[in-house]
Amino acid sequence: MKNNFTFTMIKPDAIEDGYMGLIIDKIINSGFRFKFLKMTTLSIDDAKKFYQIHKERPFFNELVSFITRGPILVAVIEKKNAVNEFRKLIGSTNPLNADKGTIRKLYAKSLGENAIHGSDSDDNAIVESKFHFGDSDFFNGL
Ligand code: 3AN
Repeated sequence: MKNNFTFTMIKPDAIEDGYMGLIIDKIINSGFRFKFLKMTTLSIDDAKKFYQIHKERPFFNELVSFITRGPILVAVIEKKNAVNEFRKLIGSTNPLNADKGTIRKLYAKSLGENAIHGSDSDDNAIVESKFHFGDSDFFNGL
């Protein structure tokens, strides 16, 4: 484990449904500390860049249009073994398969509208964090 931080994004569905505060509360109560936090709205171009890894997938256009339809909350959060610990806290990509008590089980509607994102590796945590907060000294040398 290279770094004890990960990147997260509370998605438009969860914000529209009024779950933002509850999700932040759950993240903090699970032992994560917020290092960077901001509310933003992605442009279509930024969304395509952020999700470029999925550009060949059949759901790419749906994903871009969903993630740009309203405000999102983006954050870098810290905890020991953050990437893996956070993936456990958010649960499976499809909320139907997510374990009881996970954020996606509690607050997500579907595979497409699944409330929250968490980086899937240390390398992606760095790339995704820099995408949103890269002007900070914290990321120098990462
Ligand atoms: P995760 O976010 O759990 O790492 P990925 O990386 O497989 O999942 O997918 C990225 C995002 O793409 C998911 N969070 C979800 O919103 C969306 N997505 C994945 N599979 C589908 C699908 N079959 N249909 C629509 N959206 C999908």
